[in-house]
Amino acid sequence: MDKNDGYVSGQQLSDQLEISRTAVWKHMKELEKDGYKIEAIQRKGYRIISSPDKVSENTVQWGLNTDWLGHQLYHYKEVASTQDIAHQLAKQGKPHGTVVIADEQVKGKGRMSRPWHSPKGKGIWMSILLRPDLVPVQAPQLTLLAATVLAEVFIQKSELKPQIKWPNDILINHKKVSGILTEMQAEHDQIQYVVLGIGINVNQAADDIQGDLRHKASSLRIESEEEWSIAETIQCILHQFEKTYDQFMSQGFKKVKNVWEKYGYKIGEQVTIKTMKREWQAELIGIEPDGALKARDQKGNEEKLYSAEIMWGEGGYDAK
Ligand code: BTX
Repeated sequence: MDKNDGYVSGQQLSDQLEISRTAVWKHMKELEKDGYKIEAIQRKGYRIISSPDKVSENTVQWGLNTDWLGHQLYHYKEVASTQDIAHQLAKQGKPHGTVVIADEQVKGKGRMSRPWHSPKGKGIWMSILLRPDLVPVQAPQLTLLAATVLAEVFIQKSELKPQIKWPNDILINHKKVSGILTEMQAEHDQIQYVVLGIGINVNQAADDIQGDLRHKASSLRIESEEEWSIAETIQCILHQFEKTYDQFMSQGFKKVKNVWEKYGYKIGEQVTIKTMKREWQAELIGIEPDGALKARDQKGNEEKLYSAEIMWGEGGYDAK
């Protein structure tokens, strides 16, 4: 929008958007219903005084500085899972970069059908539809990429020190604040689409986290001791995601790998690993382009791990 003391005339809007001035006025009324405070002054035009502190298609898309991500955006108050909706949209042919967000998920899901607790208005429950030109074995790279995006955004916006626990938990002070679920549809060795689900605990207070999550989960608010704007955090994630994704597509996985390893939990440290055949001490040394975790045993042998139980030192094995 052009700036004129912050006012934009109805005529300007009508010219730019190629709609009638009555239609401009109707849009303003819609925005007011959405919680925007708008000042309308004769001969000067309209000015937004304040945006609502809530998530809607408008609040996320307004000021969203992306080329292709989130231009089609669907916001719901309550859904079973944003993943399911994104799969439906993918099947309807919606484009690369379509985003689905919900205030609450009543059947949020984690990996291997585990539940993902997604309380109303407290977090970011979002699925991104991607149509990457990649082969299916590269799909885990997108999960690792998403984890680096979240770690970078949390650092940019706070003093927090996020870590990525292989393959994709984001921890702060050893507690999980975020998880990523990547689901893929592929045919003839080509990815048709990927639905990348991101769950982030944002504004839960300590009392909001209950049951067995109490000891292992946290939120950005608990860790940073301040409330976060959910809409603004979504915008930052979409912006950083697009930048990182475009870089990955043009330059390959190397940079993502380096950033991942910078945030990698216990990289360079000893853990106990248990596979079907044995239990052993190993040093975690990084990740492979195919998403495997790389570990070195005490004899110096390196091994790639795709699924293993790892004793992270939090009092129990964690099946992956
Ligand atoms: P995951 O399998 O790594 O983590 C699931 C496990 O994490 C659960 O078994 C539970 O122990 C724990 N957990 C459940 N809810 C939470 C929570 N809110 N915070 C911390 N820990 C929790 C991680 O799977 C992938 C999560 C993806 C969630 C997004 S939200 C948007 C999209 N829609 C959807 O249904 N899932 C994805």
